[in-house]
Amino acid sequence: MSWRRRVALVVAAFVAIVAAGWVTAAVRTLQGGGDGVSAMGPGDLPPIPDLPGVGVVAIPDSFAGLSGALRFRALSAAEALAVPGFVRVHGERAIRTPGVYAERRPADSSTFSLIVERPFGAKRGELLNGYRLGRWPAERAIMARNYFNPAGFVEVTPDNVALPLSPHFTLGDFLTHDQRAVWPKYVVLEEKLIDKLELVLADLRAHGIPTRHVVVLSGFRAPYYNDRGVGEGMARGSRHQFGDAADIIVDDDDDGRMDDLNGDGRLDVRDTGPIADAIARVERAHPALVGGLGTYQATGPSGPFAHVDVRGTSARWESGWWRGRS
Ligand SMILES: [Ca+2]
Ligand SMILES: [Ca+2]
Ligand SMILES: [Zn+2]
Repeated sequence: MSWRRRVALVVAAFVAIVAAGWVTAAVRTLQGGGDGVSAMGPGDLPPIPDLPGVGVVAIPDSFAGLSGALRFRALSAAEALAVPGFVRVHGERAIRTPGVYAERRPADSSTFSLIVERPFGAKRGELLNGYRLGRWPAERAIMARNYFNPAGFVEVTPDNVALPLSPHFTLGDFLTHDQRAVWPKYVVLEEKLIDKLELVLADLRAHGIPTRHVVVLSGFRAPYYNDRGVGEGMARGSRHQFGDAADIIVDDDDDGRMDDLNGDGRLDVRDTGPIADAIARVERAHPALVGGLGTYQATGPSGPFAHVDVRGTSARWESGWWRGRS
């Protein structure tokens, strides 16, 4: 056989194969009602499931915290993957899509928010999506274990800023008080802090002190914001940068100032006493929530206040305006 003849045969065979493919595809299109979707051949991959599926996400009881009052959990991608049913219901892409995933708990049909965080590594220099955070202590120096960088950030938008985290607190309560016009904002949230605060409030109630309304004067403080306050007494290693500290007042009469918690008819630092007593009882009952307590004289119109944190070791201090804040 001449090489010309061989080439002609190969070309003819190729054309025949392509033509057969066209005919087959055309027939499938006709069979499929002309919508152009053909049946899967053996070489095709199955479609990747991506649309939300059926079923429910099983929220473990432990997510409600020791107080039983938590209505949220902030999750890294790996943690979201480990929540039973999360990927089945929301799709695999959800573990990498920061946002709030509202779940219904069958027990009492309450809403529970699973919040997928934006990872710490998404921060570029001081900024995350145009929102200024700064640099954490461990980005600048070698730090002890509980001063490691946070794992991630909760992304706060106008749509979720009012999200309830527990009966007394919303997402917006813990934002750094700055960059009001910048959205989204970011916050580091530590479940243990809110768990402890709810236990302290329950303890106060059990001791006859009404705690319907509590104000967070300062929750999360971005490091750059905290650094600016260091000269004014904010601690450089402040727990506020790690989302596990809050400065609070109990303001049940809604006048914007700390209430007369000890009932002596005066408003002064001694009104933080009942909070200190409640914290002592809560820490004794729940050693996992041990941390710092600072009591402060009035530095502004909101009056005396208490700093509460869950740093993991006990710390106690008293300060007036001349000593500064932590
Ligand atoms: Ca008040
Ligand atoms: Ca008093
Ligand atoms: Zn503080």
